[in-house]
Amino acid sequence: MAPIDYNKVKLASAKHPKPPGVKFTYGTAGFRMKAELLDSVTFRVGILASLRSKKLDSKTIGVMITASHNPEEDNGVKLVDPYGEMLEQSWEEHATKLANAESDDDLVNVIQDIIVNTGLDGSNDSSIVYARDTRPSGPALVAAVEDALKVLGAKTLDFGVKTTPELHYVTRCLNTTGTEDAYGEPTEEGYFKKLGDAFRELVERKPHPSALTVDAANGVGAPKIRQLAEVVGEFIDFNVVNDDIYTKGKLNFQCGADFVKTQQRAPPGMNLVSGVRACSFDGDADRIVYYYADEDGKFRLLDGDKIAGLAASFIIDLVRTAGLGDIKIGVVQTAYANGSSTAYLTNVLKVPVSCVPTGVKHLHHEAEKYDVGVYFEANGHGTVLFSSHAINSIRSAKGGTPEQVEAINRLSALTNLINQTVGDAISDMLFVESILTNKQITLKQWDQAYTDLPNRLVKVVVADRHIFRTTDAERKLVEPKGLQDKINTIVAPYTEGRSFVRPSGTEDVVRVYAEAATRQECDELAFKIAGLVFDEAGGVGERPKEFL
Ligand code: NG1
Ligand code: ZN
Repeated sequence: MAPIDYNKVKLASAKHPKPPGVKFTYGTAGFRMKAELLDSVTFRVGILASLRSKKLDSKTIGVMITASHNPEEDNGVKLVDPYGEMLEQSWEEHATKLANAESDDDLVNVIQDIIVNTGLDGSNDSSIVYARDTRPSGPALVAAVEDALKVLGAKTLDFGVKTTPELHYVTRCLNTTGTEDAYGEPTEEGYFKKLGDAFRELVERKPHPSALTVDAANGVGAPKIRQLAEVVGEFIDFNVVNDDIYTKGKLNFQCGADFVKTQQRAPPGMNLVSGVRACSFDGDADRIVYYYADEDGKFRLLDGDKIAGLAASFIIDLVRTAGLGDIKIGVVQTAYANGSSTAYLTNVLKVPVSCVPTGVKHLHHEAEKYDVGVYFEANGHGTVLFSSHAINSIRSAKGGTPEQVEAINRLSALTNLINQTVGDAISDMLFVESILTNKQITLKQWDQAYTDLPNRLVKVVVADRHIFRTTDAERKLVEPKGLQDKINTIVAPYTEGRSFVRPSGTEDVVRVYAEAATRQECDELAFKIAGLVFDEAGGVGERPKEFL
């Protein structure tokens, strides 16, 4: 216990000056931008982490340095709350204010304001765990965080180069060890052991699938899959590609989940012939998409929506077989979910579906409303949350028949296999593999649950994306006034047509999404809406082109 020494804070801050004129915003994924602009921001996020820990009775707060699927020259930093969730929303504003304090004196004023506003005790102890992905800019940014933590006397744990979900996992473990909510060993070995044991339980008596090609986006997932293979290698063979984490410029370049999802094709160089099973991680391994080539060699994507459908149908069957009918299952999606997936969940699985605004925190919170909440973004970020009611029901269930006992054991293993803190490519991959193994189905059979509507995502650069305001889980524009009516008029004649426009939370662009019954209609619709936005809302540069 020691009060904050503001003189020391100022001296340390002077070594991490804010670039003048830059405005920082703590967005859906923390601060994210060109790495060269982030030194002052990461220093100040170190301060924020310590304050957050002081506020929460010295619980451990996580700091992750990553820019996920974004280009290698970008980086970012975000905080993880004690149970592995994203930083509580009300603190995002404190983060933004800290990052934008123009001088060292202003910074001290903002710290003092936060202390007063949140009623925290500045002399409390604080505890922080931090990690980074493989970006070359990572070590210097970690050093900036460390400078802040040192000046505030925080207890620190350097977790090293890790996936984002590993950092979420360890944060929750550190805060629950020795309690009835204990989540696992707070180490990387503990993480792999937890996943490995659960996976073994789910698949050991079943015939193994063929090898899985994993595109690691030339990121942190590559070394981690190799570590995973040490614990699950007897059940599954991984063929890791795009695993070069040392050559500059390769991270996320023409590979990874975001490339595959947005380009709707395999990474160049991957030999995706019929019969190959493949998946892609993103740069910090919290997203995953699957794909294969059909008999004609045509690329087929199994995105986050398909994973949600597979997961929900498997869990629904297990819960039913186990006789645990009081466990209520729901699925959470965003407006980017393919219309066919929503129809499948609603009409075939007959499971409640909620639609929330983009951003993991929105999905996560909505999923917490169910006993078992499955949430996935179409881009492949997602997980399954089990409420304490669900976990207690599963753990205390005895089962009267061998089928019931088996279903209960599988559900119990799933609660350990699935990373319930955040979307996790490694955990989600094992989850998908265990379902496919249990059902003994191929990627093609999984794909047959429903057929995606052709869809298109377009970026439009405008002078000021902040003039766009949305409602109805971002499916409608409120501002600029009148624009939504024009969108409706354009969409109306298209069979199964749907389109919406929203400002990105992570890039300086407006996103236009369109889907329709045929590829031609979809592309035409996307082109028309993107052009409308460009013409009516301050488009900059080249007008969006037609898709040929
Ligand atoms: P923005 O830039 O707000 O669209 C993107 C993704 C989100 C989420 C965040 C955080 C799409 C369309 N948007 O957000 O789903 O993953 O990045 O990384 O995929
Ligand atoms: Zn990511």
